[in-house]
Amino acid sequence: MNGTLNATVTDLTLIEVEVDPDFYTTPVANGECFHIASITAAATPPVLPGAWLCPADTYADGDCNCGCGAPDSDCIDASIDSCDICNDMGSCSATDCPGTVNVTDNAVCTM
Ligand SMILES: [Ca+2]
Repeated sequence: MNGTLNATVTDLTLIEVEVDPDFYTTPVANGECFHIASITAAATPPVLPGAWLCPADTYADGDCNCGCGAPDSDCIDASIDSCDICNDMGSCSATDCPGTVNVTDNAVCTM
């Protein structure tokens, strides 16, 4: 994620609908409504660890990148089993997972 997100929604009314098996919606006659007068949301990108060696846009992108010199916040834990990608540019592993990524510290390699 690059940049920041700042969003504001005003005067939003959600209506009660029925959802069929194909996910088409039909408003419910005299159904419930929910009104939001105003809501704001703000998000900023995650801070890239100084030791990160893989492309910056692979950190916190939804895939667990391993061997990148620092833990990826996408990884469930530090084990090799949580890795999705082990051979990004900059990774210490040149091959697909598990490659040479350390089995208990997936930020680094065994060799
Ligand atoms: Ca990632």
